[in-house]
Amino acid sequence: MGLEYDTKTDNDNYYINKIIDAVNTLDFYSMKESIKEAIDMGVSVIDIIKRGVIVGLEESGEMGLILAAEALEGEIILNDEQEQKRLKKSRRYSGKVVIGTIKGDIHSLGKNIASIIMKSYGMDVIDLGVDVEPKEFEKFAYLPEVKVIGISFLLSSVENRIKEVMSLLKKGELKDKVKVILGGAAVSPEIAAETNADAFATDAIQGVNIIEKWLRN
Ligand code: B12
Repeated sequence: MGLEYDTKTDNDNYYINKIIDAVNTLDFYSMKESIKEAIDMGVSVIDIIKRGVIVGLEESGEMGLILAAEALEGEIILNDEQEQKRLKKSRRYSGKVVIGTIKGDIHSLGKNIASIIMKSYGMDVIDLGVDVEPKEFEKFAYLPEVKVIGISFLLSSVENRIKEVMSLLKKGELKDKVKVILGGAAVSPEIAAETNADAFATDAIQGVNIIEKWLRN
């Protein structure tokens, strides 16, 4: 049969290496261009993030993280509609995930990346944005299709708001219907325990892996 190789993988590797180089060298313009190019060439969002951006970040540290988050946000959210059409065919889960940054906190980058990764895994995500009132999370928890609430927070000062969400869910007898996962830079095992959340994740991939198990049950 002669030499066989996977053309799609070779092709993807070419675009992914370009992303790694751009993130390594902290070149914001190249990050945007290479991410856009990879999307246009059909590389999956999850590969762009997992095999490209995250590998590049090993070299470039915190500054790279901030620039890459901005670049991803711009390029991937712009392409979201197209991506969603592609993903509709491959939805694998029943039940929706609601995600938002809790009231008092306006950090959006990590929440947006988490939401993009969830969508790229084929999950149905309702993104409530930032500075979301506890009552708003509760309102969405009543929707029959909602099974997971993801709360993002980067400020430690908002812990009480998370407790508020949890007590509203308890009062509404929604605790068995929806599971709550915490994410964002301020997350810790202590806060997860104090707030009584079902789980916490220190990065988006870890979070998606947990949610995947919940949506399969
Ligand atoms: C960028 C940034 C900002 C930007 C935000 C821009 C934006 N649109 O988001 C701006 C300048 C607006 C900002 C403002 C402030 N910031 Co700020 N900010 C940061 C910084 C430098 C990076 C955050 C970031 O975007 N990281 C990149 C993303 C990709 O990482 P991430 O959020 O952790 O997300 C990942 C995971 O956590 C996960 N994830 C995130 N959410 C979720 C949700 C779920 C459900 C799951 C599963 C996973 C998940 O997925 C992502 C990918 O893995 C951090 C420092 C740091 N190292 O974290 C400070 C930081 C968070 N900020 C801080 C502070 C204090 C502030 C201000 C109060 C400053 C001020 N005095 O005005 C204000 C707050 C305003 C407000 N009310 O919210 C402190 C918080 C300290 C604390 N623990 O309370 C930090 C830690 C800086 C510091 N060392 O002091 N900030």
